Amino acid sequence: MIEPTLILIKPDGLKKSLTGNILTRLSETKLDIIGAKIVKVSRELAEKHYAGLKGKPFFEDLIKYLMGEYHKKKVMALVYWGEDAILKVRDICGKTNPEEADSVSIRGAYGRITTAGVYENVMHASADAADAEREIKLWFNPEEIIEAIYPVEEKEIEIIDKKWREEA
Ligand code: DAT
Ligand code: MG
Repeated sequence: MIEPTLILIKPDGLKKSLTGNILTRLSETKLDIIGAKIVKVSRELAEKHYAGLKGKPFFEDLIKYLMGEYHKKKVMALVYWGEDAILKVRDICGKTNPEEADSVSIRGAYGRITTAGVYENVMHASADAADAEREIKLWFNPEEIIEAIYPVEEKEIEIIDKKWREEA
């Protein structure tokens, strides 16, 4: 099935200058990139992203990790799209625990567990189609993605938008 999936290069990946390496590994999947941006992650966004893990003993550390408290305060968010995208990306990403991940997977090659027990596993990849849809809608607006992956509706809302100031 042709489907989208959300990828995050987490703050440790950015701090360690692994962006290029990770994107190169992901290009092995031959999937299309249909959205990409750098995001400064708020607590609200981090908690929504990992809402399913609320109550776990590692939740607070996980939120701080995604917000960049331990590294750099930024994340690279990407939407990849193509045949069996979710499975292909999860495969090359490797297991959640970087010590259990296949050593040629991205997490196996670049991840670590800190002495405090934080899994610094350098990237996120959606686990299934429902997660992908929820996560993509959380991280991206429709106009930031160049394919029509989910239905959209036009809504009239009052917004104050920032534009570059025109110098005289
Ligand atoms: P995945 O990221 O492989 O989808 P997940 O959704 O179960 O795994 O967990 C989300 C993140 O939470 C994971 O990337 C790292 C962290 N995490 C999961 N289990 C953990 C544990 N036992 N100890 C510390 N962090 C953990
Ligand atoms: Mg998950």
